[in-house]
Amino acid sequence: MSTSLREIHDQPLFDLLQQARETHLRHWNSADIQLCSLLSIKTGGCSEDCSYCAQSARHQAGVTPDKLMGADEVVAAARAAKELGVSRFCMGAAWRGVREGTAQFESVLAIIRAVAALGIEVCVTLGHISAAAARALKAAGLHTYNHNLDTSPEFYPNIVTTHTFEDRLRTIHNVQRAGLSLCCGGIIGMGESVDDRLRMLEVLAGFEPPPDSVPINTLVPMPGTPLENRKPVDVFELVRIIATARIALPRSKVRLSAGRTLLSREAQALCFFAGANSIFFGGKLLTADNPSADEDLQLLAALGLAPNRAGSKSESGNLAS
Ligand code: SAM
Ligand code: DTB
Ligand code: SF4
Repeated sequence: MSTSLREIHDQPLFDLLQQARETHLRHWNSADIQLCSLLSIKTGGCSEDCSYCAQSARHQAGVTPDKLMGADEVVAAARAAKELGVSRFCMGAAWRGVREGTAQFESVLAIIRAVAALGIEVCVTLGHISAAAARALKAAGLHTYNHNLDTSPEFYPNIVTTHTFEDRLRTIHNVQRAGLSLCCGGIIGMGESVDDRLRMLEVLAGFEPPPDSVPINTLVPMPGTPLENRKPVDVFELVRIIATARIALPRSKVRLSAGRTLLSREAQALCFFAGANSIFFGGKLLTADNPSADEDLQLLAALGLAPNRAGSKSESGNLAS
C-alpha cells in the first residue's frame, strides 16, 4: 500500500474532509446524488463460502434458495423503481458465475433487454463471467457490471476460499474489455486492517480506467454467517475510507452502500460531505434491510441533495473545471 494513501487517510479528520471536499467539488456538482435500486433476481443457495454472505449454501443464515425470477416480475419491479425516481436498476444473482449459452444466461439476457427498454440504466452482478459473456451482456443493453474486490488481495483468502482474488480480477478485465461500465468496491468491517482497506483502494485506482462507481459497503453482520458477531465499524473509520476513496478515485461515483440502517442521519450526512454521491434506494438490499424510500427522501431533502443528478461536472456540459 502506498505511503501517500496512508498519509492522506491518517490526517486530522477535518483536514481529510477538506481535501476530499475540494476534490469532490473539482469533479462533481455538490448537490448531486445517484439513486440505484437493487433487486435479488436469484436468491440463496450459492456454492461459494464468502464469510459475510447470507446467500452461501455453506452457512445457515435462514435464506430460502429461490430460482431465477421471470422477466415479467423483474420488469414490474424495475417499473416501480423508475416511478420512485431511481436512475439505475441493479440486479443480483447468488451465483459463483454464469456461462454464456446456458438457459440461465439466456434468461438473464432477456431480463436485461426488457429492463433496458424501460429507459433506465441496467446493472447486473452475476459472479464470474468470461469475455464472451461480457460482450453478450453489453449487446443485450447492459450498462454496468458490478463485481467487487471486497478487500485487499492479502486479506481476501481470510474471507473466501472457494475462489481467488485473481478470479475477481479476470472478470473485471473481461467486463472492461467488453466496454461495460464497471462498478467495483468492497466491504469494511470484516476484521481487515486499515492497510487492507487502503490496498483495496489502491488496486481500484490502478484499473485502466478506474471503476465508474465504487460501492463502499459496511458489513451487515448476517445471523448464521461466520461474521455474524463482528462489531460495527466506527463511523469515523467509515468516513475516513469514503474521503480517501474520493481523493484516490476523483472521477468515480462513491456509493454509500450496505449498512446504512446502522447509521444515523448525521453519520450519513458526514459520509456525503466526505464525497459519497450515490446510494442504494428502496427498503431492501439483496436479503438485508435498507432505509425506506420515504426516510431517504426526507434525508436528501433536509440536506438539499438532488436525487439522480450525479453526472460529473464535465459530463453535465457547462461546468467543466
Ligand atoms: N455472487 C455475486 C458476487 O459475489 O459477485 C454477486 C452478488 S454478491 C451478494 C454482491 C456483493 O454484495 C458482494 O461482493 C459484497 O460486496 C456485498 N455483500 C454481500 N453480503 C454483504 C453483507 N453481509 N454486508 C455487506 N456487503 C455484502
Ligand atoms: C454492492 O456493493 N452492494 C450490494 C450490491 N453491490 C449488489 C449488495 C449488498 C448486499 C448486502 C447484504 C444483503 O442484502 O444480503
Ligand atoms: Fe455467492 Fe456472491 Fe454471496 Fe459469495 S458474495 S456467497 S459468490 S452470492
